[in-house]
Amino acid sequence: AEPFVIGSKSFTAVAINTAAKAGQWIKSKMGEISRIDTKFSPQDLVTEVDKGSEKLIRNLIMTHFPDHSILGEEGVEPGPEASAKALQAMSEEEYLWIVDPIDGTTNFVHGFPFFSVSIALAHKGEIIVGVVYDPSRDELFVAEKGKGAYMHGKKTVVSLDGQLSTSLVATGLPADRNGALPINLKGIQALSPQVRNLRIAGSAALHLAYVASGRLSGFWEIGLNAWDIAAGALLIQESGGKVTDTEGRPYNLAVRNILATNGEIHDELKQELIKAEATGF
Ligand code: 2AM
Ligand code: CA
Ligand code: CA
Ligand code: CA
Repeated sequence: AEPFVIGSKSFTAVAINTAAKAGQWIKSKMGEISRIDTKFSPQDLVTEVDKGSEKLIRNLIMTHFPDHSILGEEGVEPGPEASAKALQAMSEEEYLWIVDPIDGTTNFVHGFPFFSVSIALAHKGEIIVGVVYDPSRDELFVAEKGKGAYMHGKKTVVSLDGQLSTSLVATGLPADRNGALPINLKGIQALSPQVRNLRIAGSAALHLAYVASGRLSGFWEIGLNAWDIAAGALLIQESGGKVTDTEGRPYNLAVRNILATNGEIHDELKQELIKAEATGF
């Protein structure tokens, strides 16, 4: 058991147990997918395991906290405004759980072991708990607002890299290739000669957890949703890093173009993206 779990009904304990259960179940379903559906583009995949994971997560959270609200990727109508609209509709809620039942569905479908379960809890719009679980490596990242971030009981700390030239930086190629991809390629083109190297591994939540734990020094992506970012953002803030939108405005739940770093390379990375006109739609 994690030392920072206080009781079986603490928010953090429920978030951890739920993410771990969902993650283990997902892992058990690898290679067993009978049907792959698409959402609003041919690259935008969803499986019965995404839906089953979200159902499992909803059931567990509702069992413990029946009066809380839940915003999950598979529970809202797909579309670019889905997250913002859902967040607005739920802004009145005191406690809102923000859930990505599988972050990295394409990887999951292909058996590429880089996907995660992301669960955050917001209190009146402020994220107070964030958990990202990687079932392939059995790595569980946890953050509590004001109390730090941990992986399996060990505090996570962002990297010390002070310049792009020594930094490993990640980004993502979204499934919606209409608006985001050209902008993203501009960013990749601009950053490619500046950084030590770039990674595009396919799970935004896990990339953020890697920035929190110092494995990456920065991450940016255009056109994400609250469920991709919320948990990872708290992990990074509680590990000493910095999270803004790609133009440097403070992170909040409605931010979709994300820039997350160790803090040291934040301005340099931001300036390169702005210079390349790669910061938004
Ligand atoms: P998903 O696997 O939960 O769908 C990959 O670059 C990242 O983009 C993943 O975190 C992936 O999350 C997310 N993503 C996938 N499809 C997307 C879409 N249509 N719009 C925005 N983000 C998407
Ligand atoms: Ca998806
Ligand atoms: Ca996602
Ligand atoms: Ca997902």
